[in-house]
Amino acid sequence: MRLFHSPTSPYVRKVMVLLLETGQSADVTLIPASGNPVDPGSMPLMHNPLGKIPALELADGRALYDSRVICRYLDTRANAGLYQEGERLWDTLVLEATADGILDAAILMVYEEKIRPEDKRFAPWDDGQWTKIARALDTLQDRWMAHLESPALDMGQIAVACALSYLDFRHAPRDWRAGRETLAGWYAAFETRASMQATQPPA
Ligand SMILES: N[C@@H](CCC(=O)N[C@@H](CS)C(=O)NCC(=O)O)C(=O)O
Repeated sequence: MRLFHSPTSPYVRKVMVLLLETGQSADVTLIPASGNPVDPGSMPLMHNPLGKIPALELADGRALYDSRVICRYLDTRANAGLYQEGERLWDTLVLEATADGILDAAILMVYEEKIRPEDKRFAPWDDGQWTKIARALDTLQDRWMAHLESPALDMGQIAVACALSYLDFRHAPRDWRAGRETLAGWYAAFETRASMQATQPPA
């Protein structure tokens, strides 16, 4: 299989952490890709018409995207149980969707800052994205700690950890930990996993 990859993409990182946790890393060749909505650069347009990564090319040539589809596929392939059946499945999927939603807002803020010309920026739009993130972080701490602290590793936990790490990477001045010590404590323990250490974005 070939994974279209960037070391700074948190969605790619979800896949990379899963590959390490499930012992499948050697089955995947990484293909560097970069681009953005204004310039698709080397994005795998033939594999994902949306021009985004991750995209996973299977051995038979079919392509899978986005990160949630790829993670579900690789979990099934390894019979790894990162999406447990039963009632917990719905919680895992909502948790992963919450983490991805944090990332969607965080990345829009990055594009706003990096791509949009300064005289065309609209600060309330940026603040609105952070408000979404802040609400989601509060919900993680108020509603999801029992699931996050469960010893049974799942994709919801991995996705949340990748999202929190991305906030450190791109939005450190916003200090997501302030007032969220329980969530921060969980993340401090989770990020010591070998899979998280091995996939840190470059400094
Ligand atoms: N929902 C997608 C989001 C993927 C995504 O936005 N990836 C970013 C890289 S971090 C990207 O490819 N951006 C290029 C673009 O939006 O044109 C997923 O979960 O895979």
